[in-house]
Amino acid sequence: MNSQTQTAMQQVRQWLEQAKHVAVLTGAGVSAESGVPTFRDTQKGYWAEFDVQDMASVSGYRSNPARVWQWYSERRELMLHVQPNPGHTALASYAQQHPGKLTLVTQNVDGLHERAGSPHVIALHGELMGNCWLNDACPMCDAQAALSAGGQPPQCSACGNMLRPAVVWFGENLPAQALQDAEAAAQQCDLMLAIGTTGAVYPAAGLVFQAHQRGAKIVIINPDDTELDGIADVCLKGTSAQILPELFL
Ligand code: BV8
Repeated sequence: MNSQTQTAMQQVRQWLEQAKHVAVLTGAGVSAESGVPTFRDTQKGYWAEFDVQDMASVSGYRSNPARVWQWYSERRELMLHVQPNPGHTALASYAQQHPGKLTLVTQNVDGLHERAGSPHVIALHGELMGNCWLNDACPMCDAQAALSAGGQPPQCSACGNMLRPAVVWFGENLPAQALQDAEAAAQQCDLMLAIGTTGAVYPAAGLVFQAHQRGAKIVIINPDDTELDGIADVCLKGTSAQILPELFL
């Protein structure tokens, strides 16, 4: 870590010490060092291979359910073989040692913050391992195990309803309570850390602007530039698994 980052890190440690309430927004980058591809990573990212609107939207699912179901099945399979990384663990330990001081809001659906022991994770975009019905359920939908055939998503044998991943797709509203809790944290915090996110997806990215407008210090932790850098007080250029254990010493 170069001296410039070290100096900036010292400043952020001071803000962390002085803060009454810290809000954290994480994105796919915090899971990268666990081996989970990010959306934007050009080499292996999902967004590089597919049009995300075709993969993470109701219209995309309806037009090609097998392909989208396969995409989520592969992501779920990967989750069985990865672990939280030191970045997840550092966040969880700090929250445990400072009850009520840190609110963790994540865009991620991989459940790694929860597995690392972070209490009260606010998951804005749902969770990868769960399913729900694509259409309103008929009386038979839940009565029997939905059947799947040939890579197609499981379907209700009575009405043909399909299961879908219990995540928030583009064009879908976020869970109201999660968004409300996240906005409250953004508006009350005196320090906001935006970690491992491009800051391109809303309303999640808007939380950082809300914190900024309320006068919170804004710290970006990312090896690359992001769409939030313009409102940052400090940008710590590095990976979350390197920076966070150092930051939360
Ligand atoms: C909604 C779940 C109301 C599914 C996801 C306002 C302005 C503009 C657009 C909109 C707006 N309001 C709404 C929209 C539309 C849309 C949107 O934001 N579009 C974008 C593309 C412009 N938003 C929505 O549709 C949202 N719904 O607003 O409802 C509504 C209703 C009807 C009509 C309109 C509005 C719903 C959005 C949620 C979509 N679901 N995920 C799934 O996972 O399959 S989004 C998904 O993509 C993620 O959850 C995440 O949010 C996003 C990816 O972003 P990042 O997490 O930032 O990850 P990314 O890969 O992009 O970048 C990785 C970063 O990590 C990089 O910066 C990289 O440098 C860094 N990094 C890499 N390695 C490391 C690292 N950092 C640290 N350490 C490392 N080792």
